[in-house]
Amino acid sequence: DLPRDWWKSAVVYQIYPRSFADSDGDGVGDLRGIIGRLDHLADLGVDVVWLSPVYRSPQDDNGYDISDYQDVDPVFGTLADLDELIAAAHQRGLRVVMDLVVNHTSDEHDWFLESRSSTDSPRRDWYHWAPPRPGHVGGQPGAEPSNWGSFFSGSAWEWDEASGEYYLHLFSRKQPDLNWENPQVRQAVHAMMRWWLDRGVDGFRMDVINLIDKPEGYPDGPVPQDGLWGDAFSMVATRPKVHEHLQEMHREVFADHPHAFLTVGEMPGVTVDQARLFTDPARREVDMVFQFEHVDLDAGPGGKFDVAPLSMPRLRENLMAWQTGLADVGWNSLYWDNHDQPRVVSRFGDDDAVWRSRSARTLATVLHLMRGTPYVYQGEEIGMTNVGFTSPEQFRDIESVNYLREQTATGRTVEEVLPGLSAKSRDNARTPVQWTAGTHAGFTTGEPWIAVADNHTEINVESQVGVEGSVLEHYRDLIRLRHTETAVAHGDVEPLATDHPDLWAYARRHEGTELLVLAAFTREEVVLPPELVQGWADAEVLVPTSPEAARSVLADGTLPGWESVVLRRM
Ligand code: TEU
Repeated sequence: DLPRDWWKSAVVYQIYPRSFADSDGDGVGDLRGIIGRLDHLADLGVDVVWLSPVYRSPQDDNGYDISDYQDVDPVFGTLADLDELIAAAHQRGLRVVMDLVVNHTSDEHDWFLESRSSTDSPRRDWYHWAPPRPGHVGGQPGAEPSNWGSFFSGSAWEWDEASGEYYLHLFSRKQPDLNWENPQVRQAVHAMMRWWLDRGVDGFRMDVINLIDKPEGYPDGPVPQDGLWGDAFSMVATRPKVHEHLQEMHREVFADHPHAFLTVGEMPGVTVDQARLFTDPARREVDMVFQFEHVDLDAGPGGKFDVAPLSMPRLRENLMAWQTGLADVGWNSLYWDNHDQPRVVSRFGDDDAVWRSRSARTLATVLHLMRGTPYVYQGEEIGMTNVGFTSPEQFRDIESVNYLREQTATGRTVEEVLPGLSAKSRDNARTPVQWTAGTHAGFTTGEPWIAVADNHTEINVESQVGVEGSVLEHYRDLIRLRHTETAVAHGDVEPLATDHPDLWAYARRHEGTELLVLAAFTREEVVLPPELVQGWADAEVLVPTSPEAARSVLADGTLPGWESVVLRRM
């Protein structure tokens, strides 16, 4: 039915079910809450819904620690609810992509319970087990098999007294890493994926899939300045066998499924050159990847919570490099927000009450006119901002809670740690979607698992539906433009004004159509370089962020602060 690369003109909407919509008043979002809000997605015009995990899980990492891949956790509902959601989505022309978390399972998964039961368990080598470092006593500091640190603070090795070995967990100690060298592990994953495709699912987002190939013997990693642990990431990221495993997965799972599907690999640290290999259709690995270079630019030497200043030109240079780097082979995914990132309006825009709507809409224009598949994260379409956390009790995310504990245990004060956490905590993206200005923003009739942001009284869906100039209507216009103007999905890309400090400009060209994207990343009016807009006097103005911007860009050669337009000429 659809062309194999239908996803090139598609827009994906990411739902973090825990915070999207709660139907039963327990304060946690659920599947029936999503079913009740599918019209919001259909009206927005998106093509695909990506669900963050809803599988059975102890919820140590909010569902990214899975104890049963083929069941739904009761907090979200039942398998029958999920079947109903898939059917209801398909009725609206929406495809459903599930989150595939197979770098690790929960420590409560049956596979791990068997694996840890004894050193000669048939599932022992389904995970990464290793003896204490020679000359050390297991469980004592320094006895870990290698100096690797976990993404969630502490060592990446957990001592198991009963079986006398350590097991590896790049993330929390309740997320033991699967051993992808073991063909039985790979076969079990493939079978589970086929089971979901047979259930009507249309693809997968693959969690940290570039970390699944671990180096033999787990050699120590470099210890960063002031670091407590070795950098495990540099030792495990994007090793050669990742390509092999993805090609095998493609043969075993996707090759015989006639209906079109979408695969996106989440690959922290992946480079443009590596992404060209992963997304080259001829290699049959994945359709696209989530890269992290642009969301790592504002991290200082101390890591993500050591916030470094970032200029727009550096952000522009990076994303334009990804545009040109994948222009002739492969495909980009395009995102600002997701459940792991702070809200883009506060991070790369201007969340002052006067400017936040304009900057949200201009950020959307700059991203959605690029070549690639755009991802809209829940709440991004109304311009939700960071929360403005002020106290430790407000945090729920294991990454933030562990970081605060580790940093204050090594001598820093809460006051020193809070600003970085407040700016970058993943909880900024996990407060409930703001549907209305009312109690708990219409998310739940109960007590929400995490507080609703105070500004839900000004920023909410209800106050933006149908309102000209709202963030929501702008996203709807951008998505409609991608569906109606083929140059957006298929045109080439030319970065322009690459030395301008405040103007983000680029051109798109396709079969005689030319688009010129012009965006001001400053509160000041931007005077457009005359050579840039020469010859565009008779152009059409598309998706302007205001009538004034539409007028001034052609009549005065200027763009008001934080405004953007797209010009089109044939
Ligand atoms: O994220 C992987 C990942 O790279 C992020 O954890 C990121 O490194 C971290 O937030 C620090 O910035 C995936 C999921 O998206 C995330 O929610 C999970 O916590 C993680 O994997 C483990 O499954």
